[in-house]
Amino acid sequence: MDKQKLLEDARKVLDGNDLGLWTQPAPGLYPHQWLWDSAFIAIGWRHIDTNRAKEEIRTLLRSQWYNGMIPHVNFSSQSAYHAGPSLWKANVSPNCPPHILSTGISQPPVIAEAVVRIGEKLSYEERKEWYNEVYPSIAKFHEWLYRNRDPERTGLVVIVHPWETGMDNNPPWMELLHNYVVSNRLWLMENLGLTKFIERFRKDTDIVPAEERMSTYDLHAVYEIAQQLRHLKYDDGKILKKQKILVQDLAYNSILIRANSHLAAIADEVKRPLPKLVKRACERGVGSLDELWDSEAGEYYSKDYNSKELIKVSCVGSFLPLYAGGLAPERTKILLEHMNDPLEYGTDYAVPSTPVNSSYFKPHCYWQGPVWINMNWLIVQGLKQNNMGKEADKLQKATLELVSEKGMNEYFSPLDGQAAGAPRFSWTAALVIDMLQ
Ligand code: 2M8
Repeated sequence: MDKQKLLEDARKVLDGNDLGLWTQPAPGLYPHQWLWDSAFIAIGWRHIDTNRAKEEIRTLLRSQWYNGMIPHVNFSSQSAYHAGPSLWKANVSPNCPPHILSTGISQPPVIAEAVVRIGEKLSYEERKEWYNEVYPSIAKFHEWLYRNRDPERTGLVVIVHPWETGMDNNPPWMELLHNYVVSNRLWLMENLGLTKFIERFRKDTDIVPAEERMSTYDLHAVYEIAQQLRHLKYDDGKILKKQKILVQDLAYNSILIRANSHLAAIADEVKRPLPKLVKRACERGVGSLDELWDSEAGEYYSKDYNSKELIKVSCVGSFLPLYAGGLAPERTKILLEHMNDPLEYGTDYAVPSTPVNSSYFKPHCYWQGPVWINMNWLIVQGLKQNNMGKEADKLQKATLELVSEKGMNEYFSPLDGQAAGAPRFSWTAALVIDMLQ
């Protein structure tokens, strides 16, 4: 592997997608600012220019709603996108500031991680200034999550839309989606055989082949859920009472638990109090995930908030408890067995987003099989903090080799490494830069 060339290629992708104050994930397909993309992207930018990295985060924080939510997409008005402002009409919510053009949902809270990583590159004084600047918004964001999305104080927040997970068509969510009739319109569309016809009007498949994207039925179900949330004016209280598809999502909560630790470290450095609810979440730490552990399967799962049942369908999110914090060594060992088992996640190119023995597995289809570089990065951090340094190094090296061989794409087949999705994908480039350092 030519590390110098890989670094230069990654740098070119970031430069090419840079729009000054923020970075688009991929030209054409994703022309706006996404929450977790920008956090990962800032983790790459910090090695090139810390001010640019800070700017990425500042732009994101400027899209914050009055109640503390940071939206999953911050729209730049001009660019066409398949799920743009007219789907969301976010200003039906009194919480959406009038100058903000955004969606009405959020995304995994990787921001505190990015803020701390940028902080590592600064002098003590600069870091304090940086932390003081961003702390109030991030604390407000985490507080919103616990106040509005965990009203029963279970320690696990509820996710209300598959796009909030960032892993759009991941199997546990699609399992729920297929078990409920999302709407009469969808039922008719499916049963009158209209799906094929409607497929022609998709914008995303003009850019990426249809078999690498979500199915038309699933995509329309996801649009319908967005419309239902809009009708409820993005009022979390009403959403948690009325919506059928609500999940205490494993990956989201794992990321949040790690982010809380970062937030606590920031608060400590700038001598500010943590919001009470976040403090409580910090005390619970990874222990909150215990009720998602299924000892029979030896696996963590997401939970259906309405039925209170675990959704016993596996996806790459199963490994994110490693990222959340220090797990009991027996659990780490069991998770690694799943990761290395050739019948599950032990593919030639690791780590697949869905295990090969799942009925959902499709090697090129989006979050239902392909390897994603952000997931590998999160798992590498998780392995490191669970004293699995050798395994972390191995996965990091394999990840860099994959991108070096196949390109800076959005995702890759776990069977033969074939590149798929958007080419010149920003978080692939940014995290490659980070792993190379
Ligand atoms: C994908 O999601 C968007 C909707 O948010 C889409 O398909 O249009 C996901 O991979 C998501 O995780 C990512 O943040 C976004 C932009 O890269 O694209």
